[in-house]
This record gives sequence, structure tokens and C-alpha cells, in this order.
Amino acid sequence: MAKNIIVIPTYNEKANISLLLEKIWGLLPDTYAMVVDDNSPDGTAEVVEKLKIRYPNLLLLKRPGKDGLGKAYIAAFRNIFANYNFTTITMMDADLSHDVKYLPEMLRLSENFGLVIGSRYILGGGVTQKWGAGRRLLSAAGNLYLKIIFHRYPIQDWTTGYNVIRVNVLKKVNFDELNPRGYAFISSLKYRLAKAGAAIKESPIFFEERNGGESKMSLFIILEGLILPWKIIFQKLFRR
Ligand SMILES: Nc1nc2c(ncn2[C@@H]2O[C@H](COP(=O)(O)OP(=O)(O)OP(=O)(O)O)[C@@H](O)[C@H]2O)c(=O)[nH]1
Ligand SMILES: [Mg+2]
Repeated sequence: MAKNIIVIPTYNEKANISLLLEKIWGLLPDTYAMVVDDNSPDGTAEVVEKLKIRYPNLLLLKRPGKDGLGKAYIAAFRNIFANYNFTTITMMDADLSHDVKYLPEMLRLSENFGLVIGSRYILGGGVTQKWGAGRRLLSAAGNLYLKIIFHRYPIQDWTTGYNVIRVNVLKKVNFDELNPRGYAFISSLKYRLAKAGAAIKESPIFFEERNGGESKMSLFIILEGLILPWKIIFQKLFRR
């Protein structure tokens, strides 16, 4: 039987993590989850530590300080490759923006696809009405920008953080080539997976507004997202 693990990076998600984990094991009792915490000042890791008593399939990877979403994911991927034998790894935010209800279908699709994208930008998907026009435009424009630059690969949602990846496909990616921060990490990972020949399927999700806690969105993350695709493309040219 397939063994699945959900990787959840956290930074100050004390208010959300218990509820998310409860929902996960309410729906998927056999799955594993690894919380990757960057020493959150609000004590997220302590909350998770206590929950390990209740949930035997809960793993906690503690890191010394805030070092970005991408580095947290890469540390988790490396840890999983070294210590466990899972068939799929799911990437998911802790803030309840990513509804667990989509996961059974995404996991089913992952039997035939190396990368299953929880997609806001295909028929049936969407984003919360609570996002103002600015945030919506930023997300849509960012995606369009990446779609144009990475047009070789038919992905509609390059920046969504809700994805299921087959471990055998993920092992083909050289993590040193990924840009470790913000949305840039997520789109560069998808680009590398596509380039490695992953079969890709998008499955519609509706993205909810974060449930409390603080946004980590910053101007830096936006600017980096603008520059990143060019870095990826030029890296490619230089390696030829
Ligand atoms: N371990 C770790 N997790 C992080 C870091 N930055 C963000 N996260 C987590 O990554 C996930 C996505 O980050 P969010 O802050 O929700 O980013 P977002 O969804 O783009 O923005 P909002 O939800 O609107 O704030 C959440 O679970 C965060 O707690 C980090 O530096 N280290
Ligand atoms: Mg969020």
C-alpha cells in the first residue's frame, strides 16, 4: 500500500496547527505528517511535541531559526529520503488555506502522476473572496508571468503551495538548483519536476484566507518572484 506523508512548514502557526492535524487524521487516518518548524517564537514546536503523544504518525523537524519556506521543505525532503520509505510527499500550508478535503482526490491522482497540483487556476478552482483586488491581481499576474516564461510546460498554477509529489520523481531533482525562498521555491521546484519528465495533473482547489496568525508575504518575496524565472532560464543557457 502507498505510504503518504504530508510536510507542513510552520512559522508562528500555533493557532492553526492542532486544528489542521486533527482534520488530517480525521480524514486520512493512515497518513503521516511532518511539521517543519523554524523555532517559531509563539511555541508552535512545543504544541506539536505535545500532539505527538496523541498522533503516532506525527513527526517534527526542528530547525534553529527562520530560514524561509524553501529551505524548510528541502530539509524535510532530505530527512525523509534518509530515514523513511514513503511513496508520496504532500506539500501543504499550516494556516488552513489548503483544505484537507481535496487530499484524497489528489492522492488518488498521484497513483498515475508524478506531480499533482492543487490548482486555483483551472475550472472548479478559485481563491477566497476575502483577498482584496491587489492580492488577487498579484497572484493572477504572477502566475501569468510564469506561464509565459515557462510556456514549455502546461501548468496553470505555478505558485500554489498545495502539491502531491511522488518520491521517485522528487529524487530526480537536484535540490541545490532550487531557489529556496517564497513562491520562487515552489515554482522552481515545479519547473525542475517538469523538466525531469514528471507526469503532471492539476486538480481544482479553492484557496481559503489564512485562519488567523500573521502573513509572511513581503515585498522581497514579490521581487524575488519577478527575478527568479530569468535566473532559472539563464542557468539553463549557461549549462548548455
Ligand atoms: N518553517 C518555515 N515555515 C514557513 C516560513 N515562512 C512561511 N512558512 C510557512 O509556510 C506556509 C505558507 O506561508 P504563509 O505565510 O501562509 O504564506 P502565504 O499563504 O503566501 O500568505 P498568507 O497566508 O496570506 O499569510 C505557512 O504554513 C507558514 O507558516 C519559514 O521561514 N520557515
Ligand atoms: Mg498562507
